[in-house]
Amino acid sequence: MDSEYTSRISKMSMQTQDFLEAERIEAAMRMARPNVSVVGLGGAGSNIVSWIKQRGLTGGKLVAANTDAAHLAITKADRRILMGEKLTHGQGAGGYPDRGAEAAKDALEDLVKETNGSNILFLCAGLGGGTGTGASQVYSEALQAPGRLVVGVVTLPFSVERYRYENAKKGLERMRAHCDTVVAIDNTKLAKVAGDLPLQDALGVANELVGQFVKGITETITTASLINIDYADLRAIMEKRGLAAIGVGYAEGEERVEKAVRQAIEGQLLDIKDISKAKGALVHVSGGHDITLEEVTKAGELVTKSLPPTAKIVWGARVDPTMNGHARVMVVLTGIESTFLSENSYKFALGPLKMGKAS
Ligand SMILES: Nc1nc2c(ncn2[C@@H]2O[C@H](COP(=O)(O)OP(=O)(O)OP(=O)(O)O)[C@@H](O)[C@H]2O)c(=O)[nH]1
Ligand SMILES: [Mg+2]
Repeated sequence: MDSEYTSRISKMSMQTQDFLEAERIEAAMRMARPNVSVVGLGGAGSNIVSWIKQRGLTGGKLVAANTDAAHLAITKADRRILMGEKLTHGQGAGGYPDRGAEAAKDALEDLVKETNGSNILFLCAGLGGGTGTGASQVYSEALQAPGRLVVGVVTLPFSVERYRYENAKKGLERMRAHCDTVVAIDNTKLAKVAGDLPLQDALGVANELVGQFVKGITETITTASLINIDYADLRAIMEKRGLAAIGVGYAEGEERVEKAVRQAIEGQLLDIKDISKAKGALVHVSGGHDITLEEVTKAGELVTKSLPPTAKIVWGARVDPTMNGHARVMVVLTGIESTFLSENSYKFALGPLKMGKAS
């Protein structure tokens, strides 16, 4: 009788242990599961969020915050927030980052609530205006949380907007100080790569590029891929890395991956002082069902060769059924220095943009 009792007790205790272990695993899994919030700030940020919303985002929440009520009304997002209504009366920050910052402080509580529980936060804005520039500075600091990776994704003004350079420069410097990584895209370089487009079309290209970047990273870590990039990989590349540049390559036919990698490295969309000093790289390849692991590995090797041996490199790949015969490669270089931030060194060598209406 005694021994039966002991054995029942010991069985119960094992079941309890099992139960507690299962709870522990479940809790760890919840913590490790990437939870992404994408916040678009100001006009450009909201347009980027609309671009992503229209294409759908698996595994992330889309929030748009603006001081401009009319623009917010046409923005597509999971949640829209009008910032600083008493201050700006829903009419925008008029190009003044201080006003944008004040409006952002007013809406901080809402933003904290909307991003609660996310361990990856993307802050998207076009730097140079009032709302996006001011709000991204405030939120990159105020929305930090333990275990959260804060990544800024910003565009820098076109050369025709020289009067906005000072705002953008200050904004970028402050964001760099607070974000883990700020991915900066120089609109002038982007427009050049896209083939000298009229301003309106160039803005569309910029939205698409930033949108694809955010959507690509989110989906690569939240859904199963050919080669996964997980949350820890992303942290290793982006945690406290300062400034980052991005390049995209697209090719088909023989050696498509090599060609696309070269394009992506050589066509970085921000002037980098010295590429050999990059501290990390994230390489992401997408291609049709015909893409092979060998090709993807080659892409990683090619990037490894271009960077110092100390640089940390992670790569991932995803099959996109619409891309048979093609390869698209995105290379993000982190921990870089840019000439954009060194005083008076930014050259307007790329020439002015053609101004015109979108076709
Ligand atoms: N990617 C992208 N960039 C844009 C777009 N519209 C403007 N920009 C760029 O972003 C900068 C800031 O513009 P907006 O986002 O309209 O400004 P804002 O943050 O709303 O600021 P205020 O209107 O002054 O309150 C501009 O100088 C452009 O370089 C857009 O639709 N997409
Ligand atoms: Mg605006």
